[in-house]
Order: sequence, then C-alpha cells, then structure tokens
Amino acid sequence: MKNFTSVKDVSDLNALLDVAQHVKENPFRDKHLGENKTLGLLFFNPSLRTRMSTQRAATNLGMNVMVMNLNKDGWQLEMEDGTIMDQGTQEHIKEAAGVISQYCDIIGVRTFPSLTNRAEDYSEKIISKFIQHATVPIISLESATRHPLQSLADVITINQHKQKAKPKVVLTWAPHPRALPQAVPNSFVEWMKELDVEFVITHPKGAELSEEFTQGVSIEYDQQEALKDADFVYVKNWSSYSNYGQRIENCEDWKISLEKLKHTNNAKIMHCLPVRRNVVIDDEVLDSTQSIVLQQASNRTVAAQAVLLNILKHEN
Ligand code: SN0
Repeated sequence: MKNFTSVKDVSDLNALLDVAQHVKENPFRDKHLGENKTLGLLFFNPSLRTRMSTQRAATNLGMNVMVMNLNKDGWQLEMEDGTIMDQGTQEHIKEAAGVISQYCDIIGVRTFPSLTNRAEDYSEKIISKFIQHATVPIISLESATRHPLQSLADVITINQHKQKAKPKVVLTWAPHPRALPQAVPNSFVEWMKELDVEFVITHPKGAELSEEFTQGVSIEYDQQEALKDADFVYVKNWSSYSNYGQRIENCEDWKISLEKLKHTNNAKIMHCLPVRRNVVIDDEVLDSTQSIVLQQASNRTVAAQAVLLNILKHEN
C-alpha cells in the first residue's frame, strides 16, 4: 500500500483484515518494525479518536510521532498553482508537503470538506495536493469525502461481533443540530460493498448520498421497515449532497430510541463518535449493552496499526 485514502487503495482486503486480527491478538509483535521512522499527523480539524488511536498504533510499532494542528499552528497554506501570494496565504502546499516529507516517513492528514463547494470537496483537492507534493505515503485521517480508518475499524468491529455468516447491516441517517460531512457514511458504504453483508441505507428523502457511493445499494425511506431484523445499526448524521452542505430539516423523529430497535435482531448499535446524546441516539440506547461504540473506538487503534504495518512492510 502506498497511500491509504479509500478502500480502493487496499489491494487485498482479506489480507489486511488478517493483519488486523494479528494486531488485535498481539499488538506488540512488531514493536521494532517502525524504529527510527517518524509519523507526522497533520490536523486541519478537531480530532480525539483519530489522533490518539493513530498515535497509539504508531507507538506500538516503535515509531516516533509528531502531531501538528496545521490550521492553528502552521502558516496559512496556498493550494492553487500560479497564485501571486500577496494576500492571506503564507506558504504553498508544494513547499509545505515537500518540507514535511523531509521530517516524516509517513504523513497523516485530516481535512474536512468545506460543505460549500461540492466539486472541489469531491475532487479531494487538499489530500490530492498532499499526495502530489509529498514524497512519502499519505494516510487519510478523514478527508472531504471519506474516513477510511474509521471504516476499516467498523469492518473489524462487525466481523468481531457478527453471529451469522451474512448479517444485516443498516446505515441510518439521524438528526443533528449542525450540517455534517458525508465522509463517514460515504466511506462506510464503500467498505460495506466489499463485505458479505445484507446492506440497507435508510434516510429521509433529500438526504441521498452521492450515487458514486450508493450505486447498487438498497435504499429504504421507511426507517422502521429498514430496521426490521437488523443485526447492526450504524447511526450517522450527514448533510445534503444534492442541496450541497445544507442541514436536513424537520426530521427529529429519526433519532434512535430503544423503541425503534424493538423489531431488530437485538441489533448492535454503532456510531463513529462524537455523538450528540439524545439528539442522534438516546441515552438508554448508548448506555445499553446493545451499544458497541467503545469497541468500535478500540478497533480504531487496530485499524491504524494494520495500515501503518502494511505501509512500513512494503516500503523500501
Ligand atoms: C465529524 C463528521 O464527519 O461527522 C467527525 C466524525 C468522525 N463529526 C463532527 O464534526 C461532529 C461535530 C458536532 O458538532 O457534533
């Protein structure tokens, strides 16, 4: 694996899941593999799980880690080629990515979408510029349209908790006070397509994700119908793709309650976190044994470590 920005960068998912299984069983088996290697983690947006789990994963492999909140502590980056830089931006991505490549053997980048310019967000402008101008592998720590480390952790979690060969997995939209990115659901859909599951997406009309992701996936607009017999319910808010970046209004009744889960197969509840309690999911669901959100968070370290291991092993 050279870069890790989507499931498409994974040439053999089963092999990566095997690596993840080994990491889970013995996290310190390869504790010397990353000796004298440095991972740089660059954040343009807030992070808790991604930052700590990736740092932990790198440390388990013996790597050094440097973390930088680039939006707060770095220079304002210019992303356009040919700009006369006499305005607000202070350093070009060409130099920034080139310079960071002198200090780091692998670079992770977190960059949320603008949610104002769909074409630019969906072209993955910022992470693509890092790939273009860095000379070392780039890992997405959630980009404009995807969150592959989260999705890999989600796959590991489903495999760990499934009780039948082909479980029913439902991705349900849920309300939120703000307009959130489509990265987590897009990415989850992309990875579910690679897994042997019965997969259904449910959301209000107008909350359709990009067909680039949902093509061939079953969409059910009736949430109760979709939840029937579900083994896993993945809960997530996202903003509109068609009315780009707008919050989906008047759908507060899509919140996940214990009552709604009655007709599931005692479904396990998943969420990438952070979650707004009693807006997205009720307390009594999150605090019940059906919730596996902490197991998911735990698998973030496993996912990050499997990816770092893969990149380190294939590096020459
Ligand atoms: C991000 C998202 O993509 O939905 C990160 C999830 C891993 N979530 C948020 O920005 C939530 C912020 C909020 O206001 O609750």
